[in-house]
Amino acid sequence: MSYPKILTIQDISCVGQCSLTVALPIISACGVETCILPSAVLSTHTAGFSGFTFRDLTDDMPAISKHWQKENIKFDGIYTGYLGSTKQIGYVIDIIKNHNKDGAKAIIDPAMADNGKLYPLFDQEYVEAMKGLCACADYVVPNITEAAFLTNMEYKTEYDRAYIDKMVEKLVALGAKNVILTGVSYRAGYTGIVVFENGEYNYYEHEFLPNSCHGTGDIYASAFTGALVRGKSAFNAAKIAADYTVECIKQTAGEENHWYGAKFEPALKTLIEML
Ligand code: PXL
Repeated sequence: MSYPKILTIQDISCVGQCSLTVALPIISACGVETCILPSAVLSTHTAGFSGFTFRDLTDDMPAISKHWQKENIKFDGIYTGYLGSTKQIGYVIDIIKNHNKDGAKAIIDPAMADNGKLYPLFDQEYVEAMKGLCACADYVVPNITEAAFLTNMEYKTEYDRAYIDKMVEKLVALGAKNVILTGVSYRAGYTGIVVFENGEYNYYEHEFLPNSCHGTGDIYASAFTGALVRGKSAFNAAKIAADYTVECIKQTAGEENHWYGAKFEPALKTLIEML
């Protein structure tokens, strides 16, 4: 039986249920060996905590990659999330080129913004560098805010199909082969995922839950990666990831002390059953 091994590159937020502390358990639960390359170590994530520590691991990356090259270590897929610096993005592009097996997919979550705003540590220079990383993507997995930054389009909370089509077209023009656009809502009470693959548009709509929690983008991209690497089609992987994320948000409803992330653990069983 084939036993896929992937690499995920994103930060370790020690507390906050996001990035590697989410990706590692979720992708492992999908039955996929998960290697990690931490982009930075933070005491907490940056959305809502103040005074967090931040250790950038950019300068460790070339030596790690060199060692892997000596050991001929290659992966059946690389999935990137929150990165540590603009300079690091260049190293990540090299790592995808040198360490992804022929035909293995690069899944890029340009985790840098939400609700119309960049995360605290990022600026326009970072956005420009992220466009270069998205050019290497087999699947780019942005939310609408990230897509707006990547395409220089206005961020809107109400829009029509023409706005989304333009966004997808511009993401493809950047070089991304396929687009998984999250949080696309065409009517009140519902939201969904646009899957643009091989030039074809598909949409999966699901209920919108008002208790939006932090870290759901990471939960979504991790579940999508796990399902895709397990051989699901992009549309099915996108659908499984959406259903799983909704379940995680439901688990967290009414939990005021748990504002910093979604309780993804109790729903892992549901994810495994969907695979
Ligand atoms: O969930 C995305 C994310 C990942 N890592 C860190 C973050 C955020 C979002 O704010 O701050 C450090």
